[in-house]
Amino acid sequence: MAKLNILEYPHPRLRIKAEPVVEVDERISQLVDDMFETMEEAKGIGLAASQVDVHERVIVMDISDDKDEPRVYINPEIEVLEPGTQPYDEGCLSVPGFYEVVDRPAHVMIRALDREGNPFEEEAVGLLAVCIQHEIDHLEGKLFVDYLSPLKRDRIRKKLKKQRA
Ligand code: QAP
Ligand code: CO
Repeated sequence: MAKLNILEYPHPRLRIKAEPVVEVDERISQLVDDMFETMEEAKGIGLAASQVDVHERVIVMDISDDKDEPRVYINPEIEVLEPGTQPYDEGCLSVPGFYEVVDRPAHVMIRALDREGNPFEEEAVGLLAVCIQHEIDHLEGKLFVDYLSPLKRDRIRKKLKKQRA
């Protein structure tokens, strides 16, 4: 296992659109293990491969309180099941220290491959629905700060720059 480096906003490589995984093989299995280690160490609940500079459609997540419900989504797709949205105070390992409210569809169906490469479906509401949409956005090169006003986004960018200096 290896801990990977997490790219931080506004790193330009966070904007790369990830490619579908062609075969769920040993290399992907290793990537999933490394992503879990990286996420655990950083105290995250979700991590997309894009955040560790691997531009393939792989997401790991653990939204359980006891951190004992690891979830893996390869080539995930979502279908919105209801028109309503829910506001949620989102954070991101690539935007450390900042949380802002984002509105997203509240009820979705997730279709993906698991870590063995088998297709599965999962209906999602609440934090799971929020988190999968946040992570799929990463695979598209999109970040939660993109939903904020340009003023708020610029404040965050400048503060992060200062923190790192
Ligand atoms: C995405 O985010 C998410 O600022 C996952 O200092 C978050 O794991 C989706 C984290 C909330 C929906 C709701 C953030 C850790 C972790 C920080 C994360 C920080 C340390 C963020
Ligand atoms: Co994120």
